[in-house]
Amino acid sequence: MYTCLNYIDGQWMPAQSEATLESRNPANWHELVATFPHSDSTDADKAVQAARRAYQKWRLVPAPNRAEFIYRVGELLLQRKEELAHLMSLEMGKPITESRGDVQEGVDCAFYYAGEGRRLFGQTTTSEMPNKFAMTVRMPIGVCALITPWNFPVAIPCWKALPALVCGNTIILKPAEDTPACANFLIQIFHDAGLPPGVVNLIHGLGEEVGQALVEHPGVDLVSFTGSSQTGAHVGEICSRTHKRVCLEMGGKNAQVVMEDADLELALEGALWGAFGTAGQRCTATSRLILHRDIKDKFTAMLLESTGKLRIGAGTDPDTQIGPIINGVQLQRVMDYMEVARSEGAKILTGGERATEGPIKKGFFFQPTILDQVTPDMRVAREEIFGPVVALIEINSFEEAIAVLNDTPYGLSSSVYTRDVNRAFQAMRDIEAGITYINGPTIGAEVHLPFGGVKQTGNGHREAGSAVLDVFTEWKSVYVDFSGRLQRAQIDNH
Ligand code: UN1
Repeated sequence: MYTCLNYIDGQWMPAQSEATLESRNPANWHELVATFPHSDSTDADKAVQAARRAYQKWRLVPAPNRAEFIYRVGELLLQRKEELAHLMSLEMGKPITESRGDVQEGVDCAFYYAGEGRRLFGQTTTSEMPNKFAMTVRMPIGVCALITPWNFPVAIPCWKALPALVCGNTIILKPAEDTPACANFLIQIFHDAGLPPGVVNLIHGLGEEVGQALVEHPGVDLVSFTGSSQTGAHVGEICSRTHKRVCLEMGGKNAQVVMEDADLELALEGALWGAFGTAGQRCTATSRLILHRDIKDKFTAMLLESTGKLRIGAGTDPDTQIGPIINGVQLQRVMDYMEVARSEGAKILTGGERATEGPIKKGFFFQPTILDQVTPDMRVAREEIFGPVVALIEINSFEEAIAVLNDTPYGLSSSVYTRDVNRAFQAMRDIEAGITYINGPTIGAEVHLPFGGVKQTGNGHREAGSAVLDVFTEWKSVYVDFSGRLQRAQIDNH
């Protein structure tokens, strides 16, 4: 059992109220994984003050030196990968191989952004005046509040924290209440990497209390949030009222198209991994399969057969392919969608119920579920379910496939299986999404490419890659006049 604490100004401490909350194993709710501080606005304020003080020094540390800390975070994550992955499977439930992948994504991020310490490129350009020099430089923003979800308890905090830090910002991490122990472990690594006090802070607690307090706080300059569209809208509203920079990563309703000319075996593997990996609890999960009518029956039969063989179990069991749903509330939500599916006329081909047999009866498991006869107007074709549920939609042409794929309020990830290069390039052009895969599943983003979506998935920003530097820095334009006289732009040169 872990005892999580807040981490403020380089010190581990309980909430000022000393109240605590519990984190339980979703595969066995009798098992307590951790207790964590039930922080309130007083704790949030303390963290903001510490981060503000630290910012004044950290912003002046040369970026290559800041990067050395980031590099050490990567090394420590690698050294402790197995221990952290095990804790993640216990606390969050995903299969151990996926937990290792989650930690590895943090490592990849660390090494990528450590390298950024020796780039952080700006531009030099010409001036319209003689004897005048012009350039742009990236400036840090200040104190960043990072509000992160439970589905990638290491990768997503790393996506946000590491670029924020290398750019010269200080941070306060508010992790999801379902995965506090993973966050504690990660912040211990930041501590061990020797980051100066106040540069990195951790505040545990409930989103509606301490998350809200951080987003409202006048001492916070930027909020980076990943989570539901509903909470994202709320965060965005507060940030616009308080003039904070805000980066929102929200829902998806990602589709995989399988055309009649596709390699069906390959498309099947992609569909299984995309729809049921992480029990469908990824914002990039495949929640719609758009199938050409010529292969629909054959592909559906193949999918049904393979789905029936998937092994459900605790993430810590190396044989498990589908772990639990994160908690009882989320499980209920997935179950409610089964009612919605039935009432709209969709047919449940397999699954559709809780999985309760054998050793998993004390966990929040749901059977991998295939919904057939889904039409694009149904709620199950439009709303994010966040569980191991995939909807089958039949189409008659490639043009219809793209139109159906685009027909949702979201635009995160997308995939097309075809052997036709012309169709592949048309898909890359016409799909409305931040990410498009050709002959690969909708999941599997790599850290050096931008991550994010169009339409209601985001608010125009991207995480990861070099694109996230535009979230965590502001451009400054600098003019140096070495003519020794006043030169009036737009006037003296005309
Ligand atoms: C998420 O779904 O919240 O592409 C993040 C992927 C992972 C990241 C997913 N690398 O599925």
